[in-house]
Amino acid sequence: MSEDSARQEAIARFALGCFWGPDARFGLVDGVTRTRVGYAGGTTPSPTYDHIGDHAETLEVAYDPEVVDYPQLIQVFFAAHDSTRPSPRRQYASIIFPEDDEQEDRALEALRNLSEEAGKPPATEVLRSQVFHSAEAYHQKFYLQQVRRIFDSLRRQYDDLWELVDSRPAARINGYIAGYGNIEDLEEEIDEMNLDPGGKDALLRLVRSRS
Ligand code: MHO
Repeated sequence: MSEDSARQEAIARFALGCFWGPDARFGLVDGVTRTRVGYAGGTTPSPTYDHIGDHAETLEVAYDPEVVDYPQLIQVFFAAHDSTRPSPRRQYASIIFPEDDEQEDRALEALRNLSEEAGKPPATEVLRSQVFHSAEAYHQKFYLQQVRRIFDSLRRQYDDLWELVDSRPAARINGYIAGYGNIEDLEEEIDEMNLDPGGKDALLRLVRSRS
């Protein structure tokens, strides 16, 4: 069996406000192998950013359950936004989208624990069986796309933009550019990131300038 087909992969989906930040934050979580931003949780057909209808901005992550488990991802979800007050706009609602009974149990358990701690339940909804609609290319890996020197360096390694969007290096580089992660970890993994020397140098300098 090839290494790829031996690797397990599970999917988790969360809505927690503007999806750019969560895309970057989850992209750097150990065990997360891919991220995508999109729209889910509503009924409007074929939502887009300009016609989002009753959907919420949503992040989809693929992860290796041997490295990170679903309850840990739920912890990242709650740490990454304020779930105590309902969003005035559906677009930025707090939602967990379980894929199966197991994930649903874990999500409801996390909500119960938070309710006990806070004395009242979070505003987070738990919604099953929702379709995930991928967002437009310009919203994917948003922070990475703002730094053309680094984006272009990575782009040359992929025939297709969506192949880049779905890659692990793109998820991680996007996280570093957004300010998650640290220079020591980056130095350790930069040679596996499909960047040419110019791209590597630009990313190292950017992250170093912040530490
Ligand atoms: N309109 C906000 C949030 C964008 S997010 C994709 C901004 O431009 O920062 O909803």
